[in-house]
Amino acid sequence: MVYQYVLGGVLVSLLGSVFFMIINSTLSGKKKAEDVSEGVNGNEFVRMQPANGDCLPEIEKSTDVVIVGAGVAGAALAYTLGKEGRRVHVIERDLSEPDRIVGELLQPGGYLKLIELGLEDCANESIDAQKVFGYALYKNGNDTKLSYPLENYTSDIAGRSFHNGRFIQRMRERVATLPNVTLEQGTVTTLLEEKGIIKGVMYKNKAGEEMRSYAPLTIVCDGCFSNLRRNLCTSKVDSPSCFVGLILENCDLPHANHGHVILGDPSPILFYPISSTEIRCLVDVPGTKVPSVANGDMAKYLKTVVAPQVPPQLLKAFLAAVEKGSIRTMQNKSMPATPLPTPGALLLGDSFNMRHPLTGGGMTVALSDIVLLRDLLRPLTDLHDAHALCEYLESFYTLRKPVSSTINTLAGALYKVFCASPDPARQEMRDACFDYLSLGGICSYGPVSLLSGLNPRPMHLFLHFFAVAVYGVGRLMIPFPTPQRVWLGTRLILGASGIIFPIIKGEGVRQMFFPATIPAYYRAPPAPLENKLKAF
Ligand SMILES: Cc1cc2nc3c(=O)[nH]c(=O)nc-3n(C[C@H](O)[C@H](O)[C@H](O)COP(=O)(O)OP(=O)(O)OC[C@H]3O[C@@H](n4cnc5c(N)ncnc54)[C@H](O)[C@@H]3O)c2cc1C
Ligand SMILES: *[C@@H]1O[C@H](CO)[C@@H](O)[C@H](O)[C@H]1NC(C)=O
Ligand SMILES: *[C@@H]1O[C@H](CO)[C@@H](O)[C@H](O)[C@H]1NC(C)=O
Ligand SMILES: *[C@@H]1O[C@H](CO)[C@@H](O)[C@H](O)[C@H]1NC(C)=O
Ligand SMILES: *[C@@H]1O[C@H](CO)[C@@H](O)[C@H](O)[C@H]1NC(C)=O
Ligand SMILES: CC(=O)N[C@H]1CO[C@H](CO)[C@@H](O)[C@@H]1O
Repeated sequence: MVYQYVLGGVLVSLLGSVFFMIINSTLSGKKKAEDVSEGVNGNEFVRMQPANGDCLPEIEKSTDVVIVGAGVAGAALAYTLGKEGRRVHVIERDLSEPDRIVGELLQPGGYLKLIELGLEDCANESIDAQKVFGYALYKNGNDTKLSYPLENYTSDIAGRSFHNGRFIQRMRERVATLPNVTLEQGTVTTLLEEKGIIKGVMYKNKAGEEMRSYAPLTIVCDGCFSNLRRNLCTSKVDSPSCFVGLILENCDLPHANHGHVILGDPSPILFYPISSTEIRCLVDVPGTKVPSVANGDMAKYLKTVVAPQVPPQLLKAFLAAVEKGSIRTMQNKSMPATPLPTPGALLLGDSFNMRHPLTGGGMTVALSDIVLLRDLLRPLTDLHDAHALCEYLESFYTLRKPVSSTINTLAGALYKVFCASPDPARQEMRDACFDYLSLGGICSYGPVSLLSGLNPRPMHLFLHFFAVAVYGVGRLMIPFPTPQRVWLGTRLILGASGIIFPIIKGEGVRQMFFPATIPAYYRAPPAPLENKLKAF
């Protein structure tokens, strides 16, 4: 009897919080609109002298789009727009091959986008890329295998993992083959603005000279440490943890061609192949204090805290990698997309939107955004009407939501669920999640297809998340519900709500679940100037 009331109460509070979220997000939507006008007044663009205006159109005519940064997003975008016949000027700070621990696993959903862009050769055998068919999940020595649901695709479709720098370099090579794209080394310092419209960028070229590049559209893809984003979005960057990266050599993963996720204490550990001979290990270190690499604390931490949780097959190689000492760290950032639509400019990639890297979703979101943007820009021959273009492109922010919000929400929620916690309710949630995924059938391929970018449906994510919570509560009620277990179950549900609702709120409830109610969803491309003139 008692638990029926409790369950009823929980349900009511759940519905209540959903309602509250909707109201709240509608209100904050209004607030955002006010922020926009504030932002435009209070920015720090370099204003151009209108006196020089007469000579501008000449320069502007030679470029359609300026792209800042040729990382994953910038390079793929430059290739895509260049192939569409646009004249593109890409400015990248460093054209040599990057050596980083980020962006090494591309989900199958992202690989499908790469094919759509015609860039799949950049992640093939020639860079020793490895196919990835799914994940193996470890908890307390037990493991379960979660395969991507790929049976309805051709055999080539799978995830891909590789050295990020090699992948980027291949894409840059492809960009350089396009006649209408200029790829230049230079560091962009400021956006150039005139009457509230971004007209281009100021940059320092390789020789250190200050240069300007003008175009009707500037797309900023300067990555997670973006300096330029502050004028184009109301960013709230959150850094929940840090990843420590190592490379393991001369060993085989327990499950070949699979990502390995260890539900470790205090937080997850990842392994995946990045070439035929190397395995990337990423150790999540939560909180703000990371042990110092320089004074050896990090090595000690890895040997004493992490090593005992590493699967036995990998332990020797893991310890050897720690001994060898090339330990890299990278902050984990997350940032919901909160654009300030600005005429003449657009943000893309990590400068625009970030999520916890646990699920390796960043490149998939970026590539999916690029496909969408390409399709939106395709009908436009002329990009010069900045205000009309800006209004039209507002649809982008809603149309991208199914893919981006599914991947972003899952990354944030899984990270919280997978971290160890002294709270018994959180432990129950973690155990329930592991066991739910181990059930097989829809319980494993459902969540995996969300994670892999193959099923961009936020509602499915929401349902699976609460199915895990309900499964956890159900197990607590067996064989019979004691008051303690009912209380634990209630706290489990509340904890689960506390994880998912703030993330969903950050993404925007309406955009995520009811995109069709957003007016911008239906924006038609602006009519070409000639048509407008004809109408008179
Ligand atoms: C630890 C970690 C692991 C990750 N693992 C994965 C993963 O496995 N799978 C996945 O899909 N995603 C992963 N991600 C996310 C992924 O790395 C990013 O989503 C992706 O790299 C974003 O691409 P980008 O082009 O926006 O940024 P970047 O690839 O960082 O490119 C930005 C480019 O802009 C250039 N630049 C910066 N400022 C300027 C300037 N002022 N002027 C000119 N050029 C400039 C930089 O030199 C750089 O080349 C991970 C992230 C982290 C932090
Ligand atoms: C390059 O740009 C010119 C001028 O817009 C255009 O006519 C030409 O078709 C473009 N070339 C390619 C290969 O896209
Ligand atoms: C891989 O891509 C390169 C270009 O990057 C291409 O020359 C090569 O033929 C491709 N290899 C295979 C096996 O497809
Ligand atoms: C593995 O799982 C089984 C069944 O769920 C359980 O009985 C066993 O204790 C687990 N093994 C370990 C090492 O936790
Ligand atoms: C694959 O296709 C079959 C037949 O259309 C369908 O029944 C099945 O659900 C599909 N599998 C997945 C994982 O979508
Ligand atoms: C573990 C870690 O690197 N934490 C950092 C997360 O980001 C904040 C803000 O950038 C830093 O203060 C923390 O040190």
